[in-house]
Amino acid sequence: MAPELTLYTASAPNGVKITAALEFLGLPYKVVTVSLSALEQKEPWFLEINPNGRIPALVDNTDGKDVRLMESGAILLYLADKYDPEHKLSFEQGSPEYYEVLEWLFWQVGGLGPMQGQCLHFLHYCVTSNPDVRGYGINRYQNETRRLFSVLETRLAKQKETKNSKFLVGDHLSIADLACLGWVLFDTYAGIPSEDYPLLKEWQDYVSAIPEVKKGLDTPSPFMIKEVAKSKDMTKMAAEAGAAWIKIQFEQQLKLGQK
Ligand SMILES: N[C@@H](CCC(=O)N[C@@H](CS)C(=O)NCC(=O)O)C(=O)O
Repeated sequence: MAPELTLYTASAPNGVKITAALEFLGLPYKVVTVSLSALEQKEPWFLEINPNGRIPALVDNTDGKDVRLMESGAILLYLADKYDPEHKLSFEQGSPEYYEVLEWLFWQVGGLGPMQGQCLHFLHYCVTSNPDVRGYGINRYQNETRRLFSVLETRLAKQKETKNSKFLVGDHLSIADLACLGWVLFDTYAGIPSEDYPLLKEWQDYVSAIPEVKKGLDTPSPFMIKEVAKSKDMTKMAAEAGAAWIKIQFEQQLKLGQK
């Protein structure tokens, strides 16, 4: 039976993990672009699919009844378990590599994503007028992101030394690499030069150039963060748009709190 997958997503670090995986597995899928700036992710129709109000979300109707999934880590595992019998992006269930993939997946969704997300917030989108608050936030979350990048650098060195592998787990690309990629590509935009992490730089260049991965990164729209990070004007525009969005979110949360 041909898969009937619908992905609700946007061009963002947690979304491109899934499009990259779908492309690499060669799965057909329909994309519904969710406008984060218009807060579509908080609308009732979307909350029916993902009660957490964030992208990505996946609906699988292959077996005739909707399976609805939120959380990028859970979606990647689902795709690997259900649609990767040849282990193109995964490892045999129960093998040491299977559990190593779980380690890096949990590490990414529980650590790298949230910490780097806060780093971007304080660096670019923070709307406080108190410079001390902003400075404290930048310092704390940039340092934590640097530490997490070092953890990846050390892992890649170990993989190279012990397995002659370019990847985070085992001897081939996996959902662990794809989970981390979307965030690591934001390195310069997060104010953390990739040159400080040579193996991580080599890894992100290599993985993001794999044609299927590149296609996934550019879905639903071109993934422009490297260009944005290089241009002061584009960075300013992205920061202004992000800050405006944060303000709207605050106002909305305030309204909800008053109900
Ligand atoms: N833990 C979630 C995080 C999802 C997430 O934060 N997505 C962001 C885009 S990268 C989002 O939808 N933000 C919109 C919002 O915060 O309203 C996952 O891994 O799926």
